[in-house]
Amino acid sequence: MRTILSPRHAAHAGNVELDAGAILPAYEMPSRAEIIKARVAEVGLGPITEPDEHELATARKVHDPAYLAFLPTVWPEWEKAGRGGTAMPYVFPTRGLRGDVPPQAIEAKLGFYAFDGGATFVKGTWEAIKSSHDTALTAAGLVRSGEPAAFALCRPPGHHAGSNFMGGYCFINNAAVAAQSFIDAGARRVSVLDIDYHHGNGTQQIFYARADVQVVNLHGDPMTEYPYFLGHADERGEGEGHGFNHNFPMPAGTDWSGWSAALDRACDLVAGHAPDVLIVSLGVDTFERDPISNFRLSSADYPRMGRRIAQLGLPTLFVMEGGYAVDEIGINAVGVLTGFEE
Ligand code: SP5
Ligand code: ZN
Repeated sequence: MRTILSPRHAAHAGNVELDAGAILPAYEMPSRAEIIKARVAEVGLGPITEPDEHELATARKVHDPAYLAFLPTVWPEWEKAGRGGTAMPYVFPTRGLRGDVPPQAIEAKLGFYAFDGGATFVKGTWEAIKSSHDTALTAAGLVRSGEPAAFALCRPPGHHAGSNFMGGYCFINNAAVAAQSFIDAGARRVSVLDIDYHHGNGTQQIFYARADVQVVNLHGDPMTEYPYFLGHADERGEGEGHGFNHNFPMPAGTDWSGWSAALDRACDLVAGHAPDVLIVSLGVDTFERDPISNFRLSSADYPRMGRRIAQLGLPTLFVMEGGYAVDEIGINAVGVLTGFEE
């Protein structure tokens, strides 16, 4: 299969994050995409090409246009306010505060459009966000034009970004924009299968009231795992979307036996939806040596999950999400893809 990757991802670099009271280099770093790219080349998965430029019109159907318009203004406004370093939200309109009045100060606007401090900006962040969006849409176009599968090597990732908020290293929800692009091109039904360690709260929120895009999530139990405030099993969708959202929270320590049982159930739900296309939100932070996660999958398990997904027999778009064990991220992410192609 073809891999789409933009060199512009690397402009999102050098930012920091808050981790247990310390300020550390962000776990979501440029080497992640470069190491996956090297592995794609090493195993001969297929050609690696750059994305075409795409308008934000599709993105405006899954994100609030005001939120999308805010993203490119962050760094210029941050600089104009005399600041440098990493632009990061720190105050949020939670219960008892006004969430309906966007403030003017950039340090406040950041929190207005965020649910955590994990989506941070440096000078090149918007350029990378846009290139990641373009990557997802370009790879979706390949699948639309008849390729059985394609790999959108997106960076930054997207699945924590909702209709009007960023968080968890995510800004534009690349998988959601791709899903909308398939619907706009005539797909009647799409499924998003999210196998990142963390619950894809943004994707769930975007499609929660919709029956055309089914969302199925496998993830660490939000009672103890990020993003904590969504991802429970009783979240089934609302209105027309009721029955089209499915969550499989699993305890810390889950290994292939428990995880693959959930994958089997998830795949049965996808098959039941009979989608025209499958989008896999591909995170490999389920790996046993991931520095911020607590599942116990081994490198040998990733080709297995690719084979199981391939059994669905669906046109499939893989969209890169998380995975922070950088040394093994290439072996694990590309392992899913080679397993799929066997
Ligand atoms: C796309 C994606 O995988 N986003 C994940 C965002 C996770 N943010 C929370 C990070 C918390 C890190 N603290 C773990 C302690 C180990 N040092
Ligand atoms: Zn993750």
